[in-house]
Amino acid sequence: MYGLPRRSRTLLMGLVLLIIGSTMYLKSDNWTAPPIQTYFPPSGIILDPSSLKFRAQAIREAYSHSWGGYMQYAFPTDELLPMSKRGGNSMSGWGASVIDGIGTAVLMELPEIVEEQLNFIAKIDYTKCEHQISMFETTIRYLGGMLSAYDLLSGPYAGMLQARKGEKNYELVQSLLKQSISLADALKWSFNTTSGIPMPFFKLHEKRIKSEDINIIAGFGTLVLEWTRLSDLTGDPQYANLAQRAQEYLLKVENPDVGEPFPGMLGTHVRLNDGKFVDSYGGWGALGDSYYEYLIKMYVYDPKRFRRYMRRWIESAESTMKYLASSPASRPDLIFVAEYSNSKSIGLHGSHLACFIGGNYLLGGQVLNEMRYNIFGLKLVEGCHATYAGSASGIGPERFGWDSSLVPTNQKEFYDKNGWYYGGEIDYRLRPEVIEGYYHAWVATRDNKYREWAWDAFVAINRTCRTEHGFTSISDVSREDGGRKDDKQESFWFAEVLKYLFLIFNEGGIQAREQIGFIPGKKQKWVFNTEAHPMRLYST
Ligand SMILES: *[C@@H]1O[C@H](CO)[C@@H](O)[C@H](O)[C@H]1NC(C)=O
Ligand SMILES: *[C@@H]1O[C@H](CO)[C@@H](O)[C@H](O)[C@H]1NC(C)=O
Ligand SMILES: CC(=O)N[C@H]1CO[C@H](CO)[C@@H](O)[C@@H]1O
Repeated sequence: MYGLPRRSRTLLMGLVLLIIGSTMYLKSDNWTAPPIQTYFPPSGIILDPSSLKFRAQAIREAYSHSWGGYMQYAFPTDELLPMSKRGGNSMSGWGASVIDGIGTAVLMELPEIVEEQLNFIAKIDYTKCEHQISMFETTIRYLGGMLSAYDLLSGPYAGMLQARKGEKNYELVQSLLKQSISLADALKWSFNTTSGIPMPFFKLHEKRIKSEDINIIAGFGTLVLEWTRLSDLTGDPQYANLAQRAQEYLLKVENPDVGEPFPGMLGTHVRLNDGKFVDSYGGWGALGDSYYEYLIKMYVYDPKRFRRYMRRWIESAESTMKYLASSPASRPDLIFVAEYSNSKSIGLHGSHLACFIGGNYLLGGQVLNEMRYNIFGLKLVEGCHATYAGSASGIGPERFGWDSSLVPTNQKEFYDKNGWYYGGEIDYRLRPEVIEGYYHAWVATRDNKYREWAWDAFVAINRTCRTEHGFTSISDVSREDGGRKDDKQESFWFAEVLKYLFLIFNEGGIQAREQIGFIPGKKQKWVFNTEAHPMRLYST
């Protein structure tokens, strides 16, 4: 995204000498304004070009391996079930892995695979679906995946695929935009509730509006980037208008006494009939997460139109540092972000999903030139790294806790050493958030330490999740071997994990020239949607 301005980076390096070894800035358990001296010393780790090349190639190989398994046993279903060697349809059955996977194949410059994927996408019939549709998942995976591939292949990658006007793949790339319109047209009636907040789930052939239902804030607060991009590309404002109108209920809460327990930090469920919140619990984890993420990303996408979104993000970011930041008693050097039941009741537990926050703060910190956010973001990335570093498998769990009064007796020693304990779900579902954090940390600091962390994660995943025909979720990260191999290769493995890893190690190619990823001192031209699909910024 954006690099730290050169001057502040030099300043930071200079101030390293002043580093205080303690965590004085943590009053009690909470995060207060940190002095800049608390920044981290650069690790000084050097990676030579050949090892970077080797690593990028290993990630590419992982993609080919996963794609091969999918094509052999699961195409054209949504995802490969690599243990039972068949396909599953958990994402409406339009072939989610193809659409989620195409952008990464483009960045990896694998033209044969991309052509195969495009040929398939051009023929999807989005007007028909036997399965239940999730508005959120369909938007971030399908709409986001197609719009991003369109941006990439009609722009910097047009040459790679012979997709310029008059060339053989021109029409194929144009069909990405046509298919995006077709999909949005098939979904848009779901916004027709009393409030204008779309239904979370529906069936296409029923077309039944149920305004008595509820949606979650991530469910309708994570549509605005994709639907706005579609309007900007087509010149037809209806899509942007629908998504932005729904978003208004989150920018200004109708019943803040319930829906906004901390300034900018919201409850979870909202009624479709009047847009009011029905509960006060929430946080940056599941059900809320990407709503907060998109507030700053919309500002990156177009600072002119989305200044209010940025202000709203600042409210959330400030409240989080003030009320939710928390350090384990056994490891005061770590910081995690708590969840809440309401403004009075905070739970010291977190999730793999919420580990994207560090990266989101780093993006905000760089865009807004606010060093506090950069520092806080790096601390959060470090905290999530501790969940990987402490696990025997080398991969962090789905959920964890750090409340010293709730440590399970058999984990006392573990908690004292690592600062967290396994809290419930201990599986790994090929999720990207921790690696996404490493990506942003590397972008912001250029410190190879974060690349080493990313490589450690990849080696651990490759060791525990790899199967004969692809990669799979695993049942128990607390065991060195990762436990049982659960039978699912999620489509976001292609879209997110492999993409962030590749971007961390790949230094050359079109991707670097086009600044998808990071070029020191240059402004970015792209922003990632929450499924890691890069979208071209409005002004570029
Ligand atoms: C929305 O619902 C109203 C009635 O409640 C109906 O008249 C209108 O045609 C619907 N619009 C769409 C796009 O389905
Ligand atoms: C990934 O796993 C495969 C199969 O076990 C192995 O051949 C390869 O060397 C591994 N790659 C890395 C980088 O560990
Ligand atoms: C999230 C968290 O750790 N909050 C704590 C902030 O500090 C006060 C006062 O020490 C505690 O009561 C909170 O639990």
